[in-house]
Amino acid sequence: MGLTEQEWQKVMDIWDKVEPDLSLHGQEVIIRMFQNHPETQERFVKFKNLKTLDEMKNSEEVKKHGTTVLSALGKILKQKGSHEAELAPLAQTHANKHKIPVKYLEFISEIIIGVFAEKHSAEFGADGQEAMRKALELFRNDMASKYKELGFQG
Ligand code: ZNH
Repeated sequence: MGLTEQEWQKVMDIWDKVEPDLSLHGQEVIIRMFQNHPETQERFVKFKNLKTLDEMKNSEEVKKHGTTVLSALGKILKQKGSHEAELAPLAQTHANKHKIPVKYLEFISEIIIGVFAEKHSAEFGADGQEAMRKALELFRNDMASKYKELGFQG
């Protein structure tokens, strides 16, 4: 389940490419999640009202939320698996407050990989994508264990 040092390095390499423009990547991830999995949009009181792709693209709030999500994820990934301190508060809000099933975390994981691959095709090849997939699996597994502890079915 863990990643090798080499795999973590690949994860960090792609993060270096993404980090200078988190809001652009984040916006794309959120919008694509809403488009591909409309049920995810229903979990957001503040985004439920956005109907068209243009409304989503023009929403500063969507951009802001995308940045929030990716900066939290970046902090977690940089821990290379020792992310207990960063993960616990996130699991808490996503279980108790936002009620986000693990399935939706799977959706967003694949979308993150897809968006990064599109924007950085030269640097983020099959091995990089595989490393990122493993890192996101580790994140989800640990979220799922916390959900269990908190009594959230997820
Ligand atoms: Zn989430 C919020 C992160 C996924 C839904 N988020 C949030 C925040 C953060 C995050 C940091 C802020 C703070 C708190 O906690 O609250 N997310 C995140 C991450 C991830 C996620 C990192 C992965 C990767 N989410 C998610 C999903 C969903 C969600 C998938 C659905 C579908 N979130 C959410 C909500 C919220 C949040 C609903 C709230 C918003 C507002 O503001 O209202």
